Amino acid sequence: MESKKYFGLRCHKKWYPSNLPTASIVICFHNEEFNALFRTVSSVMTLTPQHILEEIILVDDMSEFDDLKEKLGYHLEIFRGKIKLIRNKKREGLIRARLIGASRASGDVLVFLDSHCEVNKVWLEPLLNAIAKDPRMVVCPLIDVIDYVTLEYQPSPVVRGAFNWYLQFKWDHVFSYEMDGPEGPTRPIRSPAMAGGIFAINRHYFNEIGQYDKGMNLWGGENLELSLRIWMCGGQLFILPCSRVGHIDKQHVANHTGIAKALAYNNLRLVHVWLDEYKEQVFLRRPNLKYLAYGDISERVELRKRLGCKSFQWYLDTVFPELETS
Ligand code: UD2
Ligand code: MN
Repeated sequence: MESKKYFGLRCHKKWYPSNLPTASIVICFHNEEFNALFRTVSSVMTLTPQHILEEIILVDDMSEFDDLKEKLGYHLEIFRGKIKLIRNKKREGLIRARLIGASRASGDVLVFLDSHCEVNKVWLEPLLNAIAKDPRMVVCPLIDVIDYVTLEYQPSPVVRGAFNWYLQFKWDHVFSYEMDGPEGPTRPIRSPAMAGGIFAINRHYFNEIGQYDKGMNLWGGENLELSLRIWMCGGQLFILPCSRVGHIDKQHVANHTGIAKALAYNNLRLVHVWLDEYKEQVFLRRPNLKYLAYGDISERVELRKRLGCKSFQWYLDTVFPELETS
């Protein structure tokens, strides 16, 4: 798929310098379909210019599927030299698994991908170019939908990432004035939140702002925590419509009890670190959350102080006023 198809020649006409920063692509997986994982890796290998691709780091989060064992190692041989494969000795969950991958990276920029994606031509250049200009800029591609059953590739409209007081992530419409000007719908879109799976961030900046909350388990919540931290602590988060990545939407996870439990735990951690007096808005809608355990958050509270981050009120006023009235 070429971005050309979606926006006429507008994205195609954009020019990117040849001396872009290099990228380490970090992909963690747990019991992924072999073909989906392989499609992710091979699309990155074939559609990314070699000189900006430092490496692909795969982190196997304790998968049980047989074909992800020797067979995977064997098939990755054709990409030898560019691939690191790390096997976790226990299930860490996607948050700590990504941190394990990131700690082995040496590129200038970390690019996280889910293990069931397909990248396109000129997907990485817009992301790296934005970060080269501003290292505190965190950028996401526009995520296209690959149907779980038919694997049909469906381009998405331009959207931004948002959430509600239940802390559920959702896609939100983009105001038409955001698409005004000569760049039209190819203009970077300011986004209150990220979906979580696919984004690029300067590696040193990721470390500087405190990576992820290592105390979060399994799945969920890390995307909102990082989004709030980026905005409130001096960074910016944008979606770049000229960078397109397809993602297979499996509608499964949230029903699984282990995941639901981890999600509540992780959400509570972010509520207590970042929401200030607005945490009551969440508890009003989800009263049972109030009494659940959320572990020790002192390190994250300390981080917020050390970074001199702004208040949640500032975030509401400046970045996401639509949340207050929702
Ligand atoms: C979205 C994000 C996902 C993550 C999640 C919230 C996108 C496209 N996806 O849900 O990246 O931010 O929201 O946490 O924005 N995995 C492990 N270990 C685990 C569980 C999952 O390695 O214990 C891997 C999994 O194989 C996959 C990735 O983590 O590659 C994300 O999981 P998902 O695809 O189930 O999440 P998704 O897309 O529903
Ligand atoms: Mn996914």
